[in-house]
Amino acid sequence: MPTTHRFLEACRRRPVDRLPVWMMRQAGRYQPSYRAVRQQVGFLELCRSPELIAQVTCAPIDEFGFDAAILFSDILVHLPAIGLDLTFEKGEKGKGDGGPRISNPVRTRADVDALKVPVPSRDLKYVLDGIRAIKAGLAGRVPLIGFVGGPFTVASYVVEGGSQGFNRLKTMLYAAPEAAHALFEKLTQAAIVQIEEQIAAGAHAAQVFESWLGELDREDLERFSFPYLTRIAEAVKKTGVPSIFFATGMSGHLERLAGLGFDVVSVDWRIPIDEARRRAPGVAIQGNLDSTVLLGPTQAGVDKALGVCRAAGPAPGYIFNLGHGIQVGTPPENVKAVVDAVHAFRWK
Ligand code: 1CP
Repeated sequence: MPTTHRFLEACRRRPVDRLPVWMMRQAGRYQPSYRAVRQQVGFLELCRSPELIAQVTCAPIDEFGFDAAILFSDILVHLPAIGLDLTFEKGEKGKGDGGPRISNPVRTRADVDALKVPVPSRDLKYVLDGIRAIKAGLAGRVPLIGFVGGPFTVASYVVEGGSQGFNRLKTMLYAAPEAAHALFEKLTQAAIVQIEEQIAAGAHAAQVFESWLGELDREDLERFSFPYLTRIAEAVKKTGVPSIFFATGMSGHLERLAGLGFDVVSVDWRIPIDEARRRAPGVAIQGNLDSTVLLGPTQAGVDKALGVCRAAGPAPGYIFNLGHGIQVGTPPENVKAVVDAVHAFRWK
């Protein structure tokens, strides 16, 4: 694996031959090849098979020519190892993916204290074996991104018991702040050991998915999130691989996010990318095409994508991506057309 691949160079704000492009959720239900695998196995079963992990991770590289692969897994796979009973419901027909369910959610300080920190080499060996299998499948073509969920986003599932909003977790912040801090502390430790082990197993970069952090106001971000995120960024920095921070609804806090210690900040579509780059000159920026655009006419997606490339400007340190994950129902040919258009884009 050459250490000068354009994706890794852009993470480090170095010049590249062409813009690197990958898309969050690039492996998923919009792909016929993924749906074929899921007809055979359940979602968690897939996440626990190193061979299938490698197959679905590599498929979008083969099919679309993305510049980075992302480990196929989930931000919740470690929950059974920390003591929580996790299942994924079957998606409703036509409605997309099934959501996570936790039958013993965390509600009290005692529940938090009972949580364990996973030992990845024992509890998540399939993830680490999956990384090694992916690297064999990629054969050095593109770098591999490892990932973990951010403490707030993982806590939202752990406390609510699934994708059920944020009211219980946010109430805990005010009613039982010590319990909330103890929970974020445990989830931070769990995130750090997982990402360290993924990198040791061969991941070339690390992304923290803190998808729902935009729920918090600035005061609560400073108290309940940023100190923990800083520790995750520091842990990745020590390994020497680039770190990427992703959240949605956070453009009001961009300058602060840029100071947390991550190399790259991924922004959603709610902020123009030129504004993001101006406001955060000390980090690389990733994003930010609205994934909904990919559902529509191919040319509309291509035009919007090229608009994002132009707005991002010629300065090094930009990675093309979406503002959030690819949606179920996206025509694969739209994805291909956008990847090709970004690769053909030149500053001249
Ligand atoms: O096949 C299926 O039906 C399962 C659908 C699915 C997939 C494809 C889930 C269930 N997770 C995944 C893979 C996944 N999850 C990846 C793979 C790598 C990639 O190609 O990007 C990643 C990075 C995640 C991370 C993840 N899981 C996040 C953060 C990213 C985001 O989209 O905001 C979150 C919030 C989850 C929780 C989750 N996993 C799956 C579902 C349906 C959900 C709930 C989403 C919600 O609450 O709305």
